[in-house]
Amino acid sequence: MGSRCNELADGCVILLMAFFVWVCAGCQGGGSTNHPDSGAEVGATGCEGVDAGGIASPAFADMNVAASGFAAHEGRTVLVVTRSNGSGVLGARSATVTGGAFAFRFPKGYQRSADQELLWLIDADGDGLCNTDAGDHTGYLLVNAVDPGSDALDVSITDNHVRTTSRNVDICNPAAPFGEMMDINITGTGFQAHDGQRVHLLTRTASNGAIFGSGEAVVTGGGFAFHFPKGYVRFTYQEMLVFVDVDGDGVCVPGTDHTSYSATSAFNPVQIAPVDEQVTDNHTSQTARHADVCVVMNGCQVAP
Ligand SMILES: [Ca+2]
Ligand SMILES: [Ca+2]
Repeated sequence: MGSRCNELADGCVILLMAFFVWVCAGCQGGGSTNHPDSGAEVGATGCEGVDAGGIASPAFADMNVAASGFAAHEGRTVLVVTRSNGSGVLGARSATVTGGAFAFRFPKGYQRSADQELLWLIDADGDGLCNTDAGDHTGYLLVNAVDPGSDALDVSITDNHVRTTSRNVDICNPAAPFGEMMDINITGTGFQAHDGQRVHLLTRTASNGAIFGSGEAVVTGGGFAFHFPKGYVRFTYQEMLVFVDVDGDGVCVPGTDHTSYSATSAFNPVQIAPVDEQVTDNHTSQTARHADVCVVMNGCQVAP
């Protein structure tokens, strides 16, 4: 796949902010596109082996993140991004500080036996950029390479206010998207045959299937539109999976509901502005790596 920027290299800067939408497995109803903390993490359990590819020798393990010592930021939203040098961003989501703490899981969010970074941002002024002069707060942890075996990797973080990576790269640069996460607009066109029906969409990385945005909408005038704050990892071919719920049962039924699949173009955005992408009613039922679109849409995070 293409030109992913090495985020640790000089000149490939890193910043961020954000809101996340974790995939809402089997979510029925609710039409919003972005819910920070929309809890419903999809359990990988039960999905293993449902699709060919990589499962027999999993390259990725779940990562549990437990944060403490954040009392100074009570009630604030924290964007956490994790990435490896080899696979890029492997997870990103927001959490709300409650009782000085928060915790969540990155499904398949740790690249086994690799050094991996965790970086986080409290975007005090809400502009989506990292600027400590504006009161933003960052933190950083390098997870040293380990193989957790069949277990998840448990990682604890504290409000350490670190703002440079282990390679001394400033993670807080107001001129760059934090953690490489940019906003994305995804517009559907050519869906006239489905006017009035409900469409479900998610966008994810092919590396480990991490979902960076998901939502539902009603097809109107042959189209629909989603906006996912911090839902795109710049420079990457990012997958976009769609199904139109033709039978209206809230889940993707192969052969009945209409699926689509495409990927972003991995261009190099030169300015910090939402990336615009389109999806069409192309009736594709598998991803480029042969994951079944319905299987993924129904909540199974399938590793490539
Ligand atoms: Ca900011
Ligand atoms: Ca259906």
